[in-house]
Amino acid sequence: MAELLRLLLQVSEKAANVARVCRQEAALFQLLVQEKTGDDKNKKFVQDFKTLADVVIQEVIRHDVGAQFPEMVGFIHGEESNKFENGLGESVTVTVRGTEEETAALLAAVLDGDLTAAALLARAIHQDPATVDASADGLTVPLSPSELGIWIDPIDATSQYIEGREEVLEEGHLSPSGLHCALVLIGVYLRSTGEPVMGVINQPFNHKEPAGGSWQGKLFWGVSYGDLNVCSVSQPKTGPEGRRALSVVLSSSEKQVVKDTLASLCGPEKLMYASGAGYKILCVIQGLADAYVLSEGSTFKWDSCAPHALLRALGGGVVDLTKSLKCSSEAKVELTYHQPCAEGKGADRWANYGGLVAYGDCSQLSSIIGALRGKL
Ligand code: 2IP
Ligand code: CA
Repeated sequence: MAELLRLLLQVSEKAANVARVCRQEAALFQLLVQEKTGDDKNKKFVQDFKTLADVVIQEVIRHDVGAQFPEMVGFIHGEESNKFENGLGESVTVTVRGTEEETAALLAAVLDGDLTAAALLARAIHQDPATVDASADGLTVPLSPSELGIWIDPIDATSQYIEGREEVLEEGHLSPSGLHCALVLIGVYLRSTGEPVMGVINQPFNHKEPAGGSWQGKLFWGVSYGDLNVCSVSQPKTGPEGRRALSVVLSSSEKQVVKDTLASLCGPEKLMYASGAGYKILCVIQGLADAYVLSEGSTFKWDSCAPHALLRALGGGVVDLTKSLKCSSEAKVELTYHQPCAEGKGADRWANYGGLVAYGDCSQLSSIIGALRGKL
């Protein structure tokens, strides 16, 4: 398990490098941002490029995990399909090949022959990341890769990634939108129960290096299985005066009745808004908010699996909101990751259909569920 965690940290860093390269290299950046100009075909091509960046990142992760743990092949799922159609209507399956040159040749076919862009992407894919967090070394978890499955969100909060607004993050403060909301999410779940047991969150755009001005990322990870709960983030400290008033982060598109109910529960100044499903759960992990409430089924297994594992390692979790509202006040219905929901079709089968509440503290979860009961 420590070996798997180490690999996921490493491959998430490779994925973060691809995400950074697409914004830093002029040839790729132009493809990422020039959507508003040009004719329809050009618009379609650029739209494709955004998806391609996602697909490439997902395939890097799938390739590297499958190569080291063949027993996991077939259980590595993600948001994107690797069947890709380029601007000329040709269908190409994007995979990572044995060498940088082979991968570049395949990507050139998707990129309508843009050799410069293809070579830059291929280089990032085949380059091993410099160093990764070694604090997970020595961890032993009694689970074998053949019992596990993986959910990948190659870039969560894609709109923030494309928009690219740069924010200077302030310690202890939630910053609602910007490049830092874009996250690479890799979650590991138990095939038998669907319980999330390991998560890696890579934030490719955490801060800019003062000297060279290049973006530096930040890694967060956690393992939660049985009695073993380890997380790279330390638990938010409770001050001498006890827990401060409850604060909740929401999507700006949340229903008015939820906003109003939670405003009465916490006080309007304790409601915050932020972009990205993964980023909002990360805010709870970091103690920047006590909970994230979402009443819609607009997130998916790949959005929540990784951060859910970190929250569990810290003593919290992520529950299904609709199911929790129907249960007795003490029951907790944690999200699981192994079964599709019957209601949806296609990708929607993997939606967190009943909405969710991500929380750090069980008594705060009870207050939130209690307040929302009968309102939705
Ligand atoms: C999205 C992204 C959005 C979020 C949505 C996710 O994933 O995180 O920001 O909406 O739920 O599915 P909101 O910001 O309103 O919470 P992606 O960017 O990968 O499509
Ligand atoms: Ca997402």
